Amino acid sequence: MNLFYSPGACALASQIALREAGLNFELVKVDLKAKEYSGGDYKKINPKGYIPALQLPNGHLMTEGAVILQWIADQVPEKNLLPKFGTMERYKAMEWLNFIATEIHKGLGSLFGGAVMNEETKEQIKGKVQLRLAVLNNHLATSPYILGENFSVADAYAYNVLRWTGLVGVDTTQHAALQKFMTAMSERPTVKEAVAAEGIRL
Ligand SMILES: N[C@@H](CCC(=O)N[C@@H](CS)C(=O)NCC(=O)O)C(=O)O
Repeated sequence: MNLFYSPGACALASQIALREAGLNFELVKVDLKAKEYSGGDYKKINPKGYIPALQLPNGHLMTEGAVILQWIADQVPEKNLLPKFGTMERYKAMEWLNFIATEIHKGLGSLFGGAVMNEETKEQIKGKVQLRLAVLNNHLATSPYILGENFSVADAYAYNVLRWTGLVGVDTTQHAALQKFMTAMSERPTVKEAVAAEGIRL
């Protein structure tokens, strides 16, 4: 199984999930600017041109981080990386995954260097992201992980995108629960391994 990634970007969550699941995989680095990987044109693998993408053992290419995370969790139900499909708890988990993907991931992602926008627009986006971070912070003040007492793949996704806040000038010092969560996540062996495998720093 191949996980297409770029150092520090949003395939980190999938990688953490694969490690938590104990599944075998290879990391394949993608140059997101050139849309190339060691085998040539990345768009021939994934026409969307972005990561994460997970090439399954049967050759099927799975894209969209929030879906990849669910697929990984569903391979190892005994590890409880997500509630069982069809339960109300699962819908709650999907709500969080979607919230992280569409509100936090895309909000923070739009602030990265390549984006051309004036300061006013940037501040507006930061203001909106702060509102979303406050929601997650208030939630995490009530339980150590997003789904309660135990780790789930939603935590891997949140950890992945919250790592970017400092890089794009979004202050999280007022979000004590988020800070505590990030520290706890960075101490997980799978997170340390995933970060090291991407050649980035904790
Ligand atoms: N809808 C995708 C978005 C993934 C995404 O934003 N990937 C970024 C890295 S974090 C990327 O590859 N950007 C390069 C590009 O858009 O061309 C998902 O949720 O997985």
